[in-house]
Amino acid sequence: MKVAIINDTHFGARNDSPVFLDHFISFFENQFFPYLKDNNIDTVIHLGDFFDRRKFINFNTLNKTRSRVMERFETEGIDLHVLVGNHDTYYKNTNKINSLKEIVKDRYSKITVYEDPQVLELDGFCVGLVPWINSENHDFTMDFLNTCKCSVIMGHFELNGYEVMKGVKFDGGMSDKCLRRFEMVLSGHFHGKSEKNNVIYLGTQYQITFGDVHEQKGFHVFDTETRDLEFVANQDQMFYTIEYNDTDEKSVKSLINSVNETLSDKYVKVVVLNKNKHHLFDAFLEKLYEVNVSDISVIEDFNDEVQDEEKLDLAQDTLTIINTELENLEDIDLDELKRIMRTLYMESLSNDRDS
Ligand SMILES: [Mn+2]
Repeated sequence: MKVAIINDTHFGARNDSPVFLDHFISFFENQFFPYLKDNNIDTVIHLGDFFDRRKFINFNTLNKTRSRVMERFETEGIDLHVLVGNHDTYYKNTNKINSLKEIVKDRYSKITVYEDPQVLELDGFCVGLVPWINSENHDFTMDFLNTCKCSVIMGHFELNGYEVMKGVKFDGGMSDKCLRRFEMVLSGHFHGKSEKNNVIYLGTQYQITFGDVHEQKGFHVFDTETRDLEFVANQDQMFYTIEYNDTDEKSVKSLINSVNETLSDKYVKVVVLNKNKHHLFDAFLEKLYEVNVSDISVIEDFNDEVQDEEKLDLAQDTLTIINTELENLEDIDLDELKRIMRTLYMESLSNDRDS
């Protein structure tokens, strides 16, 4: 049988932003649920971080998520197995108090919440489900992983040495040694898709931060018979970078003409390479406002003295820019400095790790 796998949906992300919530829900309504119907898939496993906020819930977020996503599982007759992720738990040392249980309990017949490791039987195929590991369930989870007879594990793991974001390896967390004996391990938690040894971090289904701008997002379908893992690309994206250069009038006019509804309710970063004809630039911005872009940030470099090779590629994400700059420095302990910058950057994103 085929099972769809999702993870890190983070409903309520970015301070319960309504624009992002609509973006997330539109993925479910326009892509995910129709796909399940077209492909006769009636089982979904969610690998944790269903909601974004650990301590409380915004009622608008709850209302929309419940009525348009959670209840849809009921009406479509689709089983949802959801693991508790670190963002779903109130305390850091136990999974016992979690948003999912509070919201789902006795309300939905098709949604099952897992706060402890458990084996799930799917048509004779067994999967070991492993929710967020904390000090309370650590020993039990290790016993589970040492004795579990399933060949596939799905969980919400924080693994040392795996990519926390593109090009950045997580320093800390647990060793992957206890997972080595399995044929395949699928995990949520880190938001970029990456693969190492037998572990695959699936990545989020949609773009949540600007760092995702160049990432193809999507969800996965696992076949319990062939053990194939199929990637289904998300057709939509949230973040765009557009380079503006009016050296050639013709090309800037065609750029302006190309702005359309695709950018409605999206985040757009305009990187100005050359701006000499202000009326054209104004017309370009005007067109972006006209199609209701949700957020426009314009990045300009006013310093004409800067040599070409020193120019930053502002279309890149922050951490890549920091790393590139550091690599150009001499006589420093590069790894140590990168580690400090990475820690600083991640602290700045959130006081509770942004995964
Ligand atoms: Mn997460």
